[in-house]
Amino acid sequence: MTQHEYNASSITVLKGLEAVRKRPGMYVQGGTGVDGYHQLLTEIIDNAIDEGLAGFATEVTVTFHEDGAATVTDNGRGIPVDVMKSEGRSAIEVIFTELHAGGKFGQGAYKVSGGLHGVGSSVVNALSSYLDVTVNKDGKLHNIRFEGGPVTKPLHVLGATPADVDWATKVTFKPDAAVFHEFENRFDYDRIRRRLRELSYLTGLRIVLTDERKDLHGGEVKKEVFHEVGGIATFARHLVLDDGKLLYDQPIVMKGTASDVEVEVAFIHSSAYASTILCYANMITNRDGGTQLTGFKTAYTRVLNKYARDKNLIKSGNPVPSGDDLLEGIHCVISVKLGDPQFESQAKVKLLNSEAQTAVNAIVGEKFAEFLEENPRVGKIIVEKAAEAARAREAARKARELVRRSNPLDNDDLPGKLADCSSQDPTESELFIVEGNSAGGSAKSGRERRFQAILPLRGKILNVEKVELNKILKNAEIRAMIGAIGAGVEGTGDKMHFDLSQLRYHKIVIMTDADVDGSHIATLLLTFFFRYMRPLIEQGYVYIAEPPLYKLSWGRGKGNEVYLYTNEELRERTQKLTKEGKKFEIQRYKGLGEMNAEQLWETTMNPETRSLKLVTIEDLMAAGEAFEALMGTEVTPRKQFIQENARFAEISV
Ligand code: TTJ
Repeated sequence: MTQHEYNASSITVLKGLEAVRKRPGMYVQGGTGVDGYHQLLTEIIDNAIDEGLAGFATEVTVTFHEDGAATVTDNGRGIPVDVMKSEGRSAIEVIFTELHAGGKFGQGAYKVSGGLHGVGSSVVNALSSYLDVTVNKDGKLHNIRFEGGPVTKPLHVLGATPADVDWATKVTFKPDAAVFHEFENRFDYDRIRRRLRELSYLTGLRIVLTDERKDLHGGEVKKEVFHEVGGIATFARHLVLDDGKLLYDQPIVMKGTASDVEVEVAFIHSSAYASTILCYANMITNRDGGTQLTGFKTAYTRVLNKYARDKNLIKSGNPVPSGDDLLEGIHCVISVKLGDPQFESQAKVKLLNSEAQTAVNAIVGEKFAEFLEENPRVGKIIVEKAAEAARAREAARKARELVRRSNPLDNDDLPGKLADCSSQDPTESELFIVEGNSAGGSAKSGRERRFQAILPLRGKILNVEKVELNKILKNAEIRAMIGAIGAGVEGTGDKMHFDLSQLRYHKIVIMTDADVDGSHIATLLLTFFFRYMRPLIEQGYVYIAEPPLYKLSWGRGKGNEVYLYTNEELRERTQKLTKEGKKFEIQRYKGLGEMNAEQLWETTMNPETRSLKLVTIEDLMAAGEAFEALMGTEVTPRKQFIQENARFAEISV
């Protein structure tokens, strides 16, 4: 190595590290905030873990120092300290100074690090005020020191390894406060603890966490050891928050290798309704799962469904459990290790490799089926839990539908049959509730569209005295009225109250034929208003239209005809014409439909010429007897009453 070569490569290296310091956000996921700060530590930890995954280290330690630095060690092979021929520098120097040098070292084993987090050890170095590495190799301690990138103490031998040194690689670094300056920069004990514990479940390694920042722990150094020999089975078990709710004792574990993917799945069921499924690829959390999750769900559902069917565990008539029902109350960890993990994004929330799906599907498909055959008691418990979930889901759906169907106010739409007025001002707006479609048609063409709305009703409406609210509210005619009037109904349930402030018309006019059926319909409508919209009547918003009973005409030409509304009028008029010796003609209007649009407007709807009867609560009370007769269940008095009172108005006023 010549002096010239050394300088040339050093300059390239320094330029790289300088770029990292200039734009840390480009190199560290999480930027220069609290996440990026912790990412530095994670990167160093992951490198130590990798040595364990490769099968060379059994223990990893993490220590927080009082000055804000952290130390990570492993008891593996030790980072190589010999000079790399290709680089002309020691391997250790290359690792900590060249961007993306990670891949050049270590082979075969799955790695958590190796650029997976977008940070290399060199990036950690560049963003640390100092980074100090000691390697215990061949009975000697080798040390090298960097400050913000450049080497400040070249690799040198410290001396013979003391007897109490039980690690192979030790890295101490302190994130540069000048880079991470926007928050109180301290390592978060709980955050790192959580990750280390997770790593111990996933790897089986012994991990020791020590916090020398005594002020944070009541003046004591805090030390915790994570050594989860039970692996992911214990992990799954710990996901159950309330042990009392476990449906069976031992987690079910499935392990194996397929399509070059190492698969480990463990789960246990509790009586909880929620499910927790944690997914990992190479020890990295995939929050949104991905292919390993899909593989698991497919196999799990397939195996469980087949088992339930084969063993006749779902009784006929019961709903078939859905995929979600089968997963209710599951606490599951899925961990895959694979050569070249691909993720959806930098954040690695989702695994993409299809071989992971194939592998998990195959391993779970085989091992879970095997387990169920060998443990029928547990199999039955799991299927029963799913069957119960399916029943509950079905019951909830029915309840929801019932509520929805029985509550007309869920539907804010105006009824289709309503020909609404153009005015939005309730004080000037009128709603004509018209008997029959043909009269409804005349009323629609005859009306003053600006302030008059028409709602035609088909035939008789429901007798609300005899039917329960549930059914009343299912009736199309009633629903149309409620929708048009807009103020709800009095009753029970969520939205079941009458709110006058929502009233869409200040005149609600009942317009029916002047015959027995018309009277009956008017009575039925009034009964409905009286029972379910009483304030309408109390506040004087309900009227009865008065169509003429007769048209009297005499002689020829205009002005020689008149509409008559009562029998007295008719008697007087005809008598007078007969004194006078005039010939006349009487037309009796039996139904509204006999009038054309213009006549209906002129005689019944035009505010200038019409007469409306206001319905008062006293009228209704006084007519109580009539109500009884009309509305009661007995047929005979009703028939009799109607025959005696051809016109409802005569009893209501
Ligand atoms: C590389 O291949 C030869 C044997 O050593 C392999 C190696 O790099 N091992 C290794 C790296 N063990 N531990 C590390 C390591 C530990 C820490 C704490 C931090 C970093 C960056 C690496």
